[in-house]
Amino acid sequence: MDAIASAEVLVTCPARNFVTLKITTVDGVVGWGDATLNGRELAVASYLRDHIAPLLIGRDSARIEDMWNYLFRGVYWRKGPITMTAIAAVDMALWDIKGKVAGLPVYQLLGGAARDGVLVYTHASGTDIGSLMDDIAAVKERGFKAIRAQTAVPGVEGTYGVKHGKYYEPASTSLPEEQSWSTEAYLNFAPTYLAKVREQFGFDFHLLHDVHHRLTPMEAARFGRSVEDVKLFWMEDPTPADNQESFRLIRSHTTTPVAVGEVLSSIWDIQHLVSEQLIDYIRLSVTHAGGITHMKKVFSFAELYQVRSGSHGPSDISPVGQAAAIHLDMAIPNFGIQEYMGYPDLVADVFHGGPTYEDGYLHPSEVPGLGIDYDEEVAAKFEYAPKYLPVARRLDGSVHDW
Ligand code: EZ4
Ligand code: CO
Repeated sequence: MDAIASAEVLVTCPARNFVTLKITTVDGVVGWGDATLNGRELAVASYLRDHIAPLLIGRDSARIEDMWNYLFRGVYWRKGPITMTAIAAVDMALWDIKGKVAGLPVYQLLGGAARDGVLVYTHASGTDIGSLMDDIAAVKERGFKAIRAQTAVPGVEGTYGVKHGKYYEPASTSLPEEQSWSTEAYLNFAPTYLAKVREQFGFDFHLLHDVHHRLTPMEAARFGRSVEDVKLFWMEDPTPADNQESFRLIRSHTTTPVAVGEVLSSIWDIQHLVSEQLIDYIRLSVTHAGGITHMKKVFSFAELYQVRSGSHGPSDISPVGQAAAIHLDMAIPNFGIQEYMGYPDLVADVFHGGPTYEDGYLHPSEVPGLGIDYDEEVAAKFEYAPKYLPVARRLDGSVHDW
């Protein structure tokens, strides 16, 4: 047995914060796991450092399923994003180690390639319709076959999803920024600009849109129906999924496909959404939902109901988490699409290797394990900086879902 010798938590901020778990075995094999939870980074870092690392020492690094159950059932307290992100980091690091020991990239351990590449979508946005069109043209130029479109809503300051510069980075202030929200303004404007995108660019690419939890079920039903001619690949998070039953109402009114799950963290959070076929795509991520071990089960469960994967892949999931996602995407039969935002340039100074992008697809690294190297020396130069996600308020000053 190759026991775990050490587990270290590394926090860095190459333009944005990342938390990374480094597990080293007695034989000297190193595994990396992503533990980044945007805006709550240090809670996961402490959970790993103070409550998980001491339990890992001396345990068999090869027993991944046993470790998952030991950490999940052993905590007694159930689920939640902090716990599930911490468990995910351990899980990813152990898969990385298993791949390195086997001399195989992780997707080979998961059953091998079920496709030639991983279809990805990236983001286009604008402060108005004109700049959205320019951005879509630029994104198409880079070969993307699937594009998410978001535009600032006139009169709604700080609309979700509008880039400032090259990347959309919502966690950008040291205290939460307060943004405004008007459902009426959004519902009047969004269907119009999405229709204009199709008028200008046609239908030969996938068009996606993120509602970001802002509507009630009936408003979401109206929105979905109003964009049916636009033929969205999906409308994302049309309403909060705290009550899974909400989606039945949306479903009964529109054929616009629905994607849900980026803020959820376990198979039980999507159980009814999937088994009652209330959604089309699951957006849970490897990083925030218990790692590869748990996500493999989520997608197998979804396969029974013809629900496909559509994993969250923002720049607040580190290249380690993104690499793990691509290995899983490669191997599952019911893959749908993968989000791929990319990273600020500095990130590549810390995280080396990983999937390669070509013509709208990502391809996993063929290096054994997850295929990412973390440069500890460079990472140490970038100190953690508190950054919070914004809070949304309606025009009357009351808090809305951000
Ligand atoms: O707001 O990851 O679909 N992508 C998203 C993201 C989330 C951020 C939050 O940290 O909704 O932009
Ligand atoms: Co989203």
